[in-house]
Amino acid sequence: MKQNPKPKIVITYGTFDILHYGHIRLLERAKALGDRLYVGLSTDEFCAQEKNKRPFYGYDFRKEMLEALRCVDQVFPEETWQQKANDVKKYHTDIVVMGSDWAGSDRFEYLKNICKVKYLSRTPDISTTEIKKRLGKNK
Ligand code: C2G
Repeated sequence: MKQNPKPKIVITYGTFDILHYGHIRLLERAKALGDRLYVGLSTDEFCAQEKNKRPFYGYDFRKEMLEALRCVDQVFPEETWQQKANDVKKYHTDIVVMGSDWAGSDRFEYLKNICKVKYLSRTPDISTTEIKKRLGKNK
């Protein structure tokens, strides 16, 4: 009996706060590299403690928005920097994908021992920080 081939699993990580087209283009290109895209979404605590970020939207809202995207198959919490190797094994991951601002980072390079790691070009001229700044100016 022919076994169905294992779906190709892609994982990416991020805060995805105030979702914008830069995020969407990353997620769509990541999905195009496999059959399933799982997103490790930074929890509010991880953002505050490890990234010195206070997302505008809490974790549940950021998760809800990502899960509404056709290209996202599953969202799970990113709670520590160190969980990625376990995530790769737990989800039988083929490729970890990040934007080019993470290229060469120790946070990801070590994963090359257990899966492919791919950095995709970052979309220019858009960021959550920039959006907040520009909205703040329009008060
Ligand atoms: N991104 C992009 N183009 C932009 C903005 C973001 O391609 N104009 C990509 C980033 O490179 C990242 C993803 O979108 O791959 C999510 O961006 P952030 O939410 O800013 O992610 P970050 O805060 O960098 O968290 O463990 C890794 C961290 O969780 C990544």
